[in-house]
Amino acid sequence: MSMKKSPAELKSIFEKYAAKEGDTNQLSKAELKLLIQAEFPNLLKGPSTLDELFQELDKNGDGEVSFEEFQVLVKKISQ
Ligand SMILES: [Ca+2]
Ligand SMILES: [Ca+2]
Repeated sequence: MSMKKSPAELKSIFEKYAAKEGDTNQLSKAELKLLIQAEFPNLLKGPSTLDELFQELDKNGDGEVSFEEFQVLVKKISQ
């Protein structure tokens, strides 16, 4: 199964999960976990854990992943 998604699909996926709790424009770690488990389970089959992935994405360290920060994940997925 291909993990490739269009930019529009990725934006709607981000928005769907970001809206679940707290700030609707930001992904908490719990929201990121749900997103990955449902949409990109293969990402966590490698050596990296959810904690590591979250740290990598949360560049400004505020404990949330913005859509801009999410682009790093988008690049991983499209590799
Ligand atoms: Ca949120
Ligand atoms: Ca952040």
